[in-house]
Amino acid sequence: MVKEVPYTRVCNTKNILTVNGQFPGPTLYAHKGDTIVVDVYNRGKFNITIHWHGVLQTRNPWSDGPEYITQCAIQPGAKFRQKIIFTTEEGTLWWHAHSTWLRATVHGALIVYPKIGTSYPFPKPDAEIPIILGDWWEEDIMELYLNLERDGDAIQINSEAFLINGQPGDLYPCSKRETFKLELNSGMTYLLRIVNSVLLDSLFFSVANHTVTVVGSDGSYLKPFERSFVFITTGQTVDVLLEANQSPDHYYMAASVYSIGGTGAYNNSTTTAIVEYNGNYTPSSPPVLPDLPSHSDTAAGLNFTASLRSLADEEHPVDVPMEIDTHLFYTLSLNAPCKNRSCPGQGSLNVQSRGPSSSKHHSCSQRWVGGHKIQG
Ligand SMILES: [Cu+2]
Repeated sequence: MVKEVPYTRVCNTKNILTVNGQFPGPTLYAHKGDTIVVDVYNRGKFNITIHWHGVLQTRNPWSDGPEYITQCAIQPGAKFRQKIIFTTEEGTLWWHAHSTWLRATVHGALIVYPKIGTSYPFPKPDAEIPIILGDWWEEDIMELYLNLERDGDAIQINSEAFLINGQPGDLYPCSKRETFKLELNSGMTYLLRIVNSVLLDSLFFSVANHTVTVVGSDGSYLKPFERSFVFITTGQTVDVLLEANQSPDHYYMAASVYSIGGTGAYNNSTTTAIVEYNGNYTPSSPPVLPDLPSHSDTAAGLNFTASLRSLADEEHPVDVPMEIDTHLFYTLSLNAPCKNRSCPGQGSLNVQSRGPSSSKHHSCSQRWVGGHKIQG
């Protein structure tokens, strides 16, 4: 049920669009190969669609969510049944609104467990915790989007705070009491399923004094590797194993923005949650903060991303077709925002922009894919 409810963050209360009144939205659970059916009721004021980010939906694009690309928007007051067919996906994915910028508050984790009777390609963790990275906007998100469409002023805007599981953490004002807390038992291993649902930014994430073992990303397993931090782009998921192997204390987990080349105005604040070991001891106050890479550390981000390698073992094969029949040539670009003129800051593919402006010529009852023709 998509509906508006009031939420208070960073000393301010405003109405935000949610699913079932929750922010972040409910976590969906499935097993590899399942098919699930979701009925979406739109009780909000705007057209909306829900997208299952990272689910291949092979031959089933008609309830995958991209508004005006594979389906009509769900209008206020309407209901739409969406079928999600899982095939090879296994790990962490997420769902989000796929209309304008409504995904800023309409999103949640989508967890795909191994098929029943099979297990993870690593020792079964003692617990699993979704870590949903998001952000909080002072302005109304729809107004922001409409301003963007009018002015193309995309790079000048910043959210007010970043969030871990919906909470900014105690480095922001008015936020101490509700800071997200993760309790650890010494000796146990925790699977953190990290989702970056921040609207526009890539982030560095780390747990103070701990290294993590990266084991998955975007619904696939990886060859495991250890790091003191995670770099996660907007829309990406990263699964890590966190071992409770440090002295019992309170530690911050924290995330902050990576700004491309450190240019432009960016929000340099840090969102935190608290990792608390169970037991009798006097905790450090404040907790220890992790050393995150600097906001402009491109090398740290690239190095992390370049370390991602498919697990590609016998149980999780990666069948990349090695014989090529046709070469396709793609040009991707981001149309430069231009102030005070009408030019939506949109990406384009082969010099065709994609989005509401190019889809107006098509009736929404038509099923059509893409805005371009590719000649083989
Ligand atoms: Cu997406």
